[in-house]
Amino acid sequence: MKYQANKIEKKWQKYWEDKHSFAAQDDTKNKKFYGLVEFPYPSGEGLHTGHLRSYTAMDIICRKKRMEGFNTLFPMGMDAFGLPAENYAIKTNTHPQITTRKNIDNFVRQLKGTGFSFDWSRFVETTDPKYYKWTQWIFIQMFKKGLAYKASENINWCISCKIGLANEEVINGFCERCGGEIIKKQKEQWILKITDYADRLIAGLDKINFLDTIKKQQSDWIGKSQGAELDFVIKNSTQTLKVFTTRPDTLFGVTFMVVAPEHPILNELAKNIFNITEVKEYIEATAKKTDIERSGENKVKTGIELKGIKAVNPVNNEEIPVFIADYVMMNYGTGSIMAVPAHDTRDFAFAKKYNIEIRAVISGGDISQEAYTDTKTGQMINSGEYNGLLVSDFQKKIVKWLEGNKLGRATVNYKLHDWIFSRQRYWGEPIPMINCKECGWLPVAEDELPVTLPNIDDFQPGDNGESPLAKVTAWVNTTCPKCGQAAKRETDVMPNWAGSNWYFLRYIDPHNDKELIAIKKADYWLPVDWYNGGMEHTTLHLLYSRFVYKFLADINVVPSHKDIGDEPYYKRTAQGMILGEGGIKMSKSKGNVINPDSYLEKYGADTVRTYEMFMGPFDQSIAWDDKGVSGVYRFLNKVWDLQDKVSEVAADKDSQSLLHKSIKKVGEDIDNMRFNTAVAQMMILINHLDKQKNIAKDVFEKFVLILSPFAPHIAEEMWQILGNPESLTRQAWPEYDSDLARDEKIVIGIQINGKVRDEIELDFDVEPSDDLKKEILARSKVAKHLAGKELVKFIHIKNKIISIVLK
Ligand code: ANZ
Ligand code: ZN
Repeated sequence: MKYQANKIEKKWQKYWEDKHSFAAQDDTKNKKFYGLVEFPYPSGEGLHTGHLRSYTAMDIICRKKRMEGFNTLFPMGMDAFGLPAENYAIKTNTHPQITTRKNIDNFVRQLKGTGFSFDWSRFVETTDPKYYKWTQWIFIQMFKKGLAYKASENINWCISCKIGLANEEVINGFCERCGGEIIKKQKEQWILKITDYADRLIAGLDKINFLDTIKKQQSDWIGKSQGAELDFVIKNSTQTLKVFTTRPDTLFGVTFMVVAPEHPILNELAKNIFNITEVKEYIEATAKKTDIERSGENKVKTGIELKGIKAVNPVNNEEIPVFIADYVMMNYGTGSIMAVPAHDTRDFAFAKKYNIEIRAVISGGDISQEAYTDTKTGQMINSGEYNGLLVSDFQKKIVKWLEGNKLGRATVNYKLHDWIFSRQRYWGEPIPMINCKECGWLPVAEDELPVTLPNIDDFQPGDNGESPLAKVTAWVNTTCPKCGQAAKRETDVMPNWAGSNWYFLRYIDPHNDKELIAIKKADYWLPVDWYNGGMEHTTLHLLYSRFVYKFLADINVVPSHKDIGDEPYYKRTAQGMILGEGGIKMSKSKGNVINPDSYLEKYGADTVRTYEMFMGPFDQSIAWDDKGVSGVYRFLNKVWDLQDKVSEVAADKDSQSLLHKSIKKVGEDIDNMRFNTAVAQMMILINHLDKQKNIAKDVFEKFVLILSPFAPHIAEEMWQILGNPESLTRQAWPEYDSDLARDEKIVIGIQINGKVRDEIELDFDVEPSDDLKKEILARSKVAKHLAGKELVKFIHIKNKIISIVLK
């Protein structure tokens, strides 16, 4: 019988679906496991290989957990609001509803065809009014707690499309859609006060098991800095320039100041600035640059001195020049800085270029080449009465002095900004707010939720870049929930993040129309035990969803946990990217996108799944390789063919031992996401069995079980052929015999004076002996170091290490 992947796969996919094989149980006291993957945006292109890598990995973990007796929740949904559907609607006049439905159907077909063990009864779509009712409800709760407010903000504005763009849609300062120029424009926006949670979002990281790189991204994004704010008087004016500094100890080393080109003080001082024309030109040029072009340590520094303006240093009354320069950002700190070229790298580069004095105030460095930034051991110099103090001591002293003289105060600054939550778009959740001339902004009554998105057929943005919804007067005009007079609905919709920042909660209770989720179910299922996804979502999505969870815990609709408090996820990991053949990033424009469909058809899902796990270390980027795919296909064919050799014989010692080693290794590798070495181990086992005349049924059965998370269809089929009436999805994960699983040989290092100089392969458990010692000392790599030296100590710890100490 030949291996017929497609036939087997269809059969088992239907079986799983008919039997609801992967449904998670709510009413149970059993131990639980909640495995989560990022739900996709249903694009027109269908699933890509990256989705499959992430989903296969978590599918393997969840399938193993089920076999270990865990009541396992592994859900899936669609993050279906978003720009591509809307942009397509503008271009072709096709309602996003239609495109989205078609794309979702295609995604579901592909996901089912790959054999993922999702609990399909919990499937959610963020575009479903029954779902976004609760997205809107969360917004209203935030508004009620003062965490949602309206304010005027700079947005990215495309001049030719007349439309506001999200940051992600601005590519190097140009519009992603039309390539046109982007400027900043002030617009009223709904904003969420995530900054209120900044400290808790940092503190929570200590408790959870995220990859270190992910923790660092989170805390860098929040960017908490402790420092001081202080005021510099501008000479001959009533203005003062407020700066934020993390290094108030360098105050005596300030030799100039810099204000951001957008700083409002420039208007106030305009008539005192001699070279105002030149300054204005510089300001205009800056407006066209992105933040990334402006900042960055290595960027060439540019700037212009404000002629006619001097600031006064509060500690010594020195008069210092003031510049504008684009390396100072308006949206951080106060938008102006005291520059200390001797001890700050960027100020140093600037001072060199514009010939400004560089004055060291901390001892120990050489500032002829670069700024000296040590604060640990340095002592104050050139700092008047404070000379000789340790920097760290002076830091506290100077802040006290500033506070005492009302010149400054200790402050904390965050890079994190409040979260702009409005989009002037159509295809998103309507923001459930009403504006009344008398009563101001009020939320829609909760029993009137959801505010459904009205059906429209003109998707062009409104005048002045308003949402297309602004044109739907019948929908916009409503009555005030408080005074009953005529009032207007908000026409902005929510950003993409809105539906995805809490989706993992809804899976727990997807059909509840009375509350977000029943607290009893939440208590049982939360926190998410393991969340895997792409590295591109480990900053914003993860931060936003942690914020929303903390808020929901504060209003008692989700639990706070004994061990990790109000954090939603125990563990977060990320897969590496799959690149196109030859190691180039896949992209439509390069035409090198791998469409999984053709591979699924040609080789079957089991091959694609196993290949994606085998292709390389899971956390690393790796290029797709067709030869690798066919290699895995041959492996599964070989497995299939081995069935003919299975019989009721007793297993030989070698096969037993290799089997138990494989059970141990595959199990441990799955737990640690070392999927590639798990597959390699199964290949070793299969090559060994291939050489045997007969294969013991027991050995083959256990192999089928450990293969099953990777290649579930072929495993189910072989399991059935072996005579088992039930699906293997809830068979116990095989146990290994540790005596059989143990390696007979072990390689241990030989250290000489603490450095590993040699390695030796020994029998496992071999006891230290004089003979062995002689043998080791005679090895050439060891003898070389021994020559002419006295042997002080020889230590051999069984199975661990050999350590030689020489004088
Ligand atoms: C004087 C100084 C001396 C500084 C020194 C640093 C070293 P973090 O740590 O990222 O918070 N700064 C403040 N506001 C800025 C802005 N809007 N744009 C660009 N730079 C700004 O950085 C804080 C430091 O970055 C501040 O401390 C300030 O330079 C600069 F030896 O003040 B410092
Ligand atoms: Zn009113």
